[in-house]
Amino acid sequence: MLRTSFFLLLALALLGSCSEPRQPAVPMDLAQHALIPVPASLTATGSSFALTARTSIYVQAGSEELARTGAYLADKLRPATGFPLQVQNAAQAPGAGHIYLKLDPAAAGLGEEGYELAITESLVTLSAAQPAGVFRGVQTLRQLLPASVDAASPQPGPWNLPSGTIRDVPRFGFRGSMLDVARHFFGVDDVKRYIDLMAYYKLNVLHLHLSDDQGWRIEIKSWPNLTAHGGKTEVGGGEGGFYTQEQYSDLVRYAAERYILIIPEIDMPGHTNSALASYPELNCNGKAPDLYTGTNVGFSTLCTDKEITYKFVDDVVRELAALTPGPYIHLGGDESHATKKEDYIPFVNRVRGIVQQHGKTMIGWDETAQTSVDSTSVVQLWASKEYGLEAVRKGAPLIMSPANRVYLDMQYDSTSRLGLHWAGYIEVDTAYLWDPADLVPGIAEADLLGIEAPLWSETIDSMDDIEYLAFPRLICYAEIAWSPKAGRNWDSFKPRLAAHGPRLRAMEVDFYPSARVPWVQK
Ligand code: TNX
Repeated sequence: MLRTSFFLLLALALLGSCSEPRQPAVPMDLAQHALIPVPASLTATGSSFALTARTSIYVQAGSEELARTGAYLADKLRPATGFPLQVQNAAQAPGAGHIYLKLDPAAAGLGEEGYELAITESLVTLSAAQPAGVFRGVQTLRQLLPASVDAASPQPGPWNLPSGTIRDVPRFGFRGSMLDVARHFFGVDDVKRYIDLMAYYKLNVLHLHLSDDQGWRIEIKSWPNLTAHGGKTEVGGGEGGFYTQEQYSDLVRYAAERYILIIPEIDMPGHTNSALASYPELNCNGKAPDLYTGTNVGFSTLCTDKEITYKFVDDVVRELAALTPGPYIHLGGDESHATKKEDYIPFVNRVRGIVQQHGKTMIGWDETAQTSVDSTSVVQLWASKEYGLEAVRKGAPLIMSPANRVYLDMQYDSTSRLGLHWAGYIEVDTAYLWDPADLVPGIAEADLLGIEAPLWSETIDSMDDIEYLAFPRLICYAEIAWSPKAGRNWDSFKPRLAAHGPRLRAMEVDFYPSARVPWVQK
């Protein structure tokens, strides 16, 4: 008897939790919502889904990656909502009131990163062909909730999601940013915060500029003095720093969990004073120069006709390749004004071979287009259209980083408290109003891997400084890289960016409040 009533009660309780009436849905218009990047397609149905204290996040059983993304979503929503948001395994679609993350490998046309987000009054279903797509869709889901959801402490709600369906795929598979951790060093926590902010806008590549004249920032076990000596200072004479191999691996893992690829760069043969100061044998005259804390460029070079130089490059690339699961190693090659052209070209050709021997694809700045590049290496355009065209003629894919459009270290205007202006001033509308496939006649969409926005750090040395220069411009680049070219325009973007002001404030991002954007205040 006791047993029967126990099971009866249990059955009633289960029934109750599934069919308990939900509050009446409020009308909402998905099409009016400020999503960045704007999705490829969207259908609004005029109603809403209420996220409540009873909502769980169900993840299709059997995928560790989905379970991790489910936990990530719960972690992002818990602080502001105060809801428990349990993550549960599901063999099938859950009952009313829940969020369901699932993989559908047959989902035609969603590719690596596309997703479909279907929101009804009773259920939120996020599906993708690959786990990365689910992660990108999770960012859309976050942005559909009120801005206060991104706050670190409990907020009042209510937490309604507008109903409808979003089917979204990226325009480019390479949507990047670069941090220069060499001119000024930034620690692991700063880089992780940058990765989190990139993820919110669906960026997927972080290029780390790990060495330059002013500092060497990655431990290389076979050449320990690179960091012991070469990592000791930075621009302005501060204390510098470097990542141990364990710290670097931690960053690679942290980024990979957000489906962001890390590309390490060791710049050469120029921009190498920190290495030359650490090992006299890398200098043609056998003498180590002093460490350098200024901001000049183009004065240093590895000794291209010494065999030890290639042993050095091979060791560095071998260790980096072993730590880096992604396909690319960036070997710089820019502004090598202290290297004769007849030395530069064979040097770059030889080091490209070293990268390939270690199973990786070499990326070089646009000057490397003068060397024997072909479809097996990548060129990054930053200054020269001619080198960009030369790369395309030789069949090398391009990353577009035109300095006068995407350099995050350019000042917004002449009054900006940080930044340089050698490539011009880049206000927020200038950052948005260009297209990578229209910039250079002769360079077409099919020639591009995608775009990358570099942040050089001569003038910045704190996370606040990073945020001030990167935001809101990085958001412009995220939309250019993800959203369809057709229909993309400033009049549509401006109010959406304005509506992200409260989101950036909730995340405590110290962004530049451009007067060209009618920022939403609350
Ligand atoms: C040019 S971009 C450089 C960097 C500087 C940057 C400053 C490139 C490949 N080289 O060394 O930091 O300008 O904006």
